[in-house]
Amino acid sequence: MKRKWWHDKVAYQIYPKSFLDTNGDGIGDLKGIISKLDYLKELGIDIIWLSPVYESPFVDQGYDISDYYKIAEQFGTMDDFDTLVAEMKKRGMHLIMDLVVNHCSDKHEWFQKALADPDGPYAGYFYFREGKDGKAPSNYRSYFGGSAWTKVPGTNKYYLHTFAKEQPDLNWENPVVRKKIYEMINWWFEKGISGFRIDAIINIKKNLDFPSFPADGDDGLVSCDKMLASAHGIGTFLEEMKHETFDKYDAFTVGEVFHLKEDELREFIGEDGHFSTKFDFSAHVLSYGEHGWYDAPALDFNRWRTALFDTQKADLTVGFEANIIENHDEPRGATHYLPAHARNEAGVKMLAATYFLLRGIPFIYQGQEIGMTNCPFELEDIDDIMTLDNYRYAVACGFPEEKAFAGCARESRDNARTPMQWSDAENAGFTTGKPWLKVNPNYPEINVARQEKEYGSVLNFYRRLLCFRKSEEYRDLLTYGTFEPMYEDQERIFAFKRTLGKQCLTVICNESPAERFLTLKEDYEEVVFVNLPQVTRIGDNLILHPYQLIVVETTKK
Ligand code: TEU
Ligand code: CA
Repeated sequence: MKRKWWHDKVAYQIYPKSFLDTNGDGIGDLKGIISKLDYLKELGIDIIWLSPVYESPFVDQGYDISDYYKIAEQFGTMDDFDTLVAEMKKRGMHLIMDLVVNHCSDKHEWFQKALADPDGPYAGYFYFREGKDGKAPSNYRSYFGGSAWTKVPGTNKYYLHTFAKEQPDLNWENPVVRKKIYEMINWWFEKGISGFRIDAIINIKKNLDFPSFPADGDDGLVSCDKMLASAHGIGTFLEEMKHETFDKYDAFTVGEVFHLKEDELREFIGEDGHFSTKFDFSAHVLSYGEHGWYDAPALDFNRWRTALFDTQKADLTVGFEANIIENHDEPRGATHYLPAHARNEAGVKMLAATYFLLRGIPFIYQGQEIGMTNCPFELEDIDDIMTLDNYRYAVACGFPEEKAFAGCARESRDNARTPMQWSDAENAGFTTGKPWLKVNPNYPEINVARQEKEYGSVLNFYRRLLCFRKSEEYRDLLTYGTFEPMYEDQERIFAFKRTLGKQCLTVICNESPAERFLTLKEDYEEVVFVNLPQVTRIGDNLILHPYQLIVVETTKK
């Protein structure tokens, strides 16, 4: 495998609105990020993925862009951005931006011009289609609820939006649109960034017949996923984009890719794939409910383990996946992936190690490194468009309000978006003003300042974990080593082996609340990494304490 500069890197996602506010308006900003670069460097971060900072009406928190060439004034100025890039360069860090080009904001100049002249050239930047029998062209439900078609005022035409109506989908079939997108991408590269995380990218290829499908809900609509699944030929767009942009800059690109067909893996993340890597969402999708978030199933250990292991096995000869525990669209991993009995410091550390010693590029989401948890919300605390939609849908389906809300709150994207907990000062040290979103009330216990001081804190564990991953001794093994599941017959034991040449590490985690006795299948050299100080070994047997993680150097028996 050709070695690439990003293979052995560790990335960190910043959700700028909630990271750190420096001017008291309750909204995080670029200056806040700049002031924490040393903190991130010390944590062991090489790459920062910045969620959107472009000009936006913030209907979907910046994923609705009204000007791709401007920084949202809430976040600062283009000068601040340039300073950020320069300060990161100084520290040997790389910045990747969020590329949101499936759709733009309805306030974008292109869409405004399309509305003003629905038969003119700008309408061709979007999907404008005639209605049928006084109704929308087809029966798609958008991801944020309701029809994916909204009427163009004063006409019988509708425009397509797979997300909110304020996020019209861009017409990738139009070569002018593609050219403008590539120009914009290259403009950002010229500013010194190293790549992109690429939003909702599977959505760019539509089935241009826009057929209706049998409804999958009481609303008579069907998820727009159904139409997207019937579209073919996305690879042509992705190869063109890569050729016109990423290739020229040796970029690192991460696709937000859901629903990949099995035979497409190599095409997407193989050596000459469309992207450097893509996120592994196999664990996340386990909690998709049949009707939305309110009937999301509880996490099942065996299904979770199998999902992650299957990805690892499929990737081995193909490429690298980006491993995440959580992101800005998901509940907090410390709550979501751990059973109630393991929601403690040892459990959080164990969870981190299960992911970060896998093969792939680790991504940490802000606050994960201190074990931030889901937040107790009331309905009026919720800001997120998707949570509110799931709630309304659940109520419309006849679920009692309280139960519907409890289900949606558990899965809510706002869990990840509460302000970063820096200290036990008011508002967790995030702002001196009124925070734009509720601060998790557990900030006096869970915060950076406190964990800096405690040797055994989650934060210091993350630092040690990243040091271990990047140590001279194990870096190559943990980057390029093969993956092999271990002890799969053991309930609630998450274990795997990484091997490179003669070197072998076995990672063993005990997810159960009870002590476990494990007879090692390999010759045991030494324990090289742990989350609990005490390791009990009797001959070839290990006694695993609840939530214990042990990494042993082993040799084949
Ligand atoms: O998320 C995309 C998203 O919501 C997926 O779950 C979707 O189901 C998938 O694209 C289907 O193929 C991204 C962002 O991460 C999110 O914050 C935005 O709200 C969304 O795109 C719209 O930009
Ligand atoms: Ca601010």
